Amino acid sequence: MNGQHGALIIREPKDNDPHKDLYDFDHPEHYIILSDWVHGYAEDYFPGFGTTLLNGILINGISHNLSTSTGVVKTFYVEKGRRHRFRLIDSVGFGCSVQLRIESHKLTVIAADGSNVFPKEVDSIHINSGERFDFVLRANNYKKKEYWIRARALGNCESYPESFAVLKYVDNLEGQQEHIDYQNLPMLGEFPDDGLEINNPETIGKGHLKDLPITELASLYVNKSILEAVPDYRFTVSVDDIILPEDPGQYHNYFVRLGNVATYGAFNNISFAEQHFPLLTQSEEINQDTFCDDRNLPDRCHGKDFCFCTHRLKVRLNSIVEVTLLGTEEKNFMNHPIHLHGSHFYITGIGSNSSSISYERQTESPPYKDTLSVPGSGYAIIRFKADNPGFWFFHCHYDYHHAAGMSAVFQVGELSEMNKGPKDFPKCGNYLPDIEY
Ligand SMILES: [Cu+2]
Repeated sequence: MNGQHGALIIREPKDNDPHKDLYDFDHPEHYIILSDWVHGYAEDYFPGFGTTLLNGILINGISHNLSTSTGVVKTFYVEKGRRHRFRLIDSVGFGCSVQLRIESHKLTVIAADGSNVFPKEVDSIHINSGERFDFVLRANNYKKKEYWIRARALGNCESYPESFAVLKYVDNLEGQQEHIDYQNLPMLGEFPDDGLEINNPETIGKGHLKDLPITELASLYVNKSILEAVPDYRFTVSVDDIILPEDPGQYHNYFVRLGNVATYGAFNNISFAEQHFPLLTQSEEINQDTFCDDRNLPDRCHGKDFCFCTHRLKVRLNSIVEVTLLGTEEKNFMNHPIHLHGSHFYITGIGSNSSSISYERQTESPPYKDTLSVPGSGYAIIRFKADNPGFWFFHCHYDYHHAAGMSAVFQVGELSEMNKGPKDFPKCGNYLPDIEY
């Protein structure tokens, strides 16, 4: 997809890292960033145009030729016998998650979205848009010198070509830069797709003993006061794809998908309408009447199935907030990656059936993340302390979904409690001329 993305990695001094004894190298080259490859422009999906399909997944911006299975692939060099910290980032904006595995190697997950977890050894990682996992790879398999790294799009992209990179053993890591040109890449399913997998929302609750839900990744440190408190706010937020058979005759951001149906995104049947200026830096211009939530809908929306307005979830500064996210898809197939700005949250529950929510919570040491896959027809429960004043976007991380309104904004604290922008910070607004019609 057109647009820019990249890896921004912030390291802490190694002495501060509780996992420092688990790896020998944290090399700048050892990050894997996944992105989508679409032979067309993202804008073509918006009103008036038909749709195309995802053409493939790129690994660090590189892919072989998908139709001939030949070409240059990204090569990651590792030193024989040593342990390497890798940072995996999913920057895919299209609507599917990706499974990453490295042939004949275990991956020891040590962090999720930048938060340390108790090390968990797995065979593959299921990652969705916006998520990040750090893992340690031990280069101790001497049968070959080169191994395949495989990225496989899942969900509704499952039939698409797989992407490959190469893990290559060398004596010395320094100075290794070229990428390998291959004539024969593996065929679909050429190496086994078995073993333990972490974070696959499609298999939750289905008795797959080899699949670990994200709640099995235990945080190294937890804040018990957040986990044990009675929440000050409890929100239930349904994650909605709203499909209309044809152009509704009115301009709003919707996208066009297969079958030429118009699709809106929404939370609780409210499709997020953006203001014409940033809420934080131009807060004096906010007309409070433009905000809404499911109990305070504007008059024009009464009796309608869904509404366009600026969906706000307002909470007091330093309150404890719990959100139950409900998937509304027919199957656990489209697993929306929900991302919160400004704060991490604990994931205290997850399940495959949104009409049967288990109130048993993982409160011992749940993962502390800022993005999670809500199972398509399931649910997830998150909680956080709202101690960062401001307006924070809360949205599905699939590009088309949040652009089409699958989002809301958390207002943490009153305007008087928020930091303001710098004095001469540029301003913006709606500069369209008034049109009479
Ligand atoms: Cu989504």
